[in-house]
Amino acid sequence: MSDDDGGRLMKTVFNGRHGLHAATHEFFRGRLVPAFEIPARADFVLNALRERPLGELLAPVDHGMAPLERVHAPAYLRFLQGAWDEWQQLGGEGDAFPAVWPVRTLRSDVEPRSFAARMGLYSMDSGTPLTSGSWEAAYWGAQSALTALDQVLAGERGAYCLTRPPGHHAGADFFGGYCFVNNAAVAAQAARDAGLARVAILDVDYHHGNGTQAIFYERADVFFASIHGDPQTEYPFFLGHADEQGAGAGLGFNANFPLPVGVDNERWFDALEQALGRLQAFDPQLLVVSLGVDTYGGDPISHFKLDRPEFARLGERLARLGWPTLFLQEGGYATEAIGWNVHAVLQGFAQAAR
Ligand code: Q9C
Ligand code: ZN
Repeated sequence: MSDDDGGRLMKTVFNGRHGLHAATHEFFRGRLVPAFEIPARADFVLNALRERPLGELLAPVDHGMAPLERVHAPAYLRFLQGAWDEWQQLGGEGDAFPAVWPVRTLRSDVEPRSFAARMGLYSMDSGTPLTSGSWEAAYWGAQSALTALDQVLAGERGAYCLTRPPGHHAGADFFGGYCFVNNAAVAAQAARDAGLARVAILDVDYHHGNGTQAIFYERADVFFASIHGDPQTEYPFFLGHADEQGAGAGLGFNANFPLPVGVDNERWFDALEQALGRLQAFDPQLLVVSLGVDTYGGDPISHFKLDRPEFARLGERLARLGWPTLFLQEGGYATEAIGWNVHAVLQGFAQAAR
């Protein structure tokens, strides 16, 4: 073991059931294209962590449904749990996609009996295939996040949850953006329930974490900050603007840093400093990082230009804050590069934290 491995202080909780969510295709510009959010993503990260270990690899411990129900509507979770069987009973072939949504003027307060209608009621886009194992993979992903949180609550300086599907687009009662269960929200709420007074979430995925923002938008105990592609042109399009600052008791506890497509890396790090300044003023007892590495220059669906050295710099910078830190895997679709990109962040953190 080399001396620059970070001292083995970054444990990873690995969701071994992630591969049960395996979409073959997704809709893109009117046709089905090979899915971007695929099992190989996690395999590449696991391989990097096995080749140059940063700490122990742990299996998730089952915390049950209660922590998920703290942020998601029970009816939504029940729907997800049974969706594949319903789809099969309808004779659905291949993965399930929604096709109709209760947009403005339509009612979303009545849950229809139709499965097609409930697919729309509980989703935000048609880009998120629901497959036979989606629920099981997502459930164990949340359990993995909770298990990684346990490590940090027990005194670890940092921990990493390696899971997929990702979570930050999932709202209290809808899936979308490849996400079903919002792991960051589940973990942040569990940390609050464990007695931490103030939890910060920093979302560095290329896409705005609309689900996480919405879940905590009216709360002053969980600060959400996000750096992402400008929703004027980038998914999720309908949230993530700079003027979204929280509401009610949560006013002042939400901060968005939308950046234009192709932005240079120094501007990305300027935005990071601004976001961290806000979080420092908040003085959190835990930092949850929604770690998407689709900010990578080679990402096939995103348009920032971070590379290996920038990912290491991000990890180092976060370590210098001195806060207990929980990293949760979100996006990153340059499949063969994702392993070492994530490794760079975690190793940067581990080296600077020790
Ligand atoms: N075919 C996350 O990174 N659609 N979600 C893109 C490309 C949605 C990304 C279209 C992208 C969602 C967690
Ligand atoms: Zn993303």
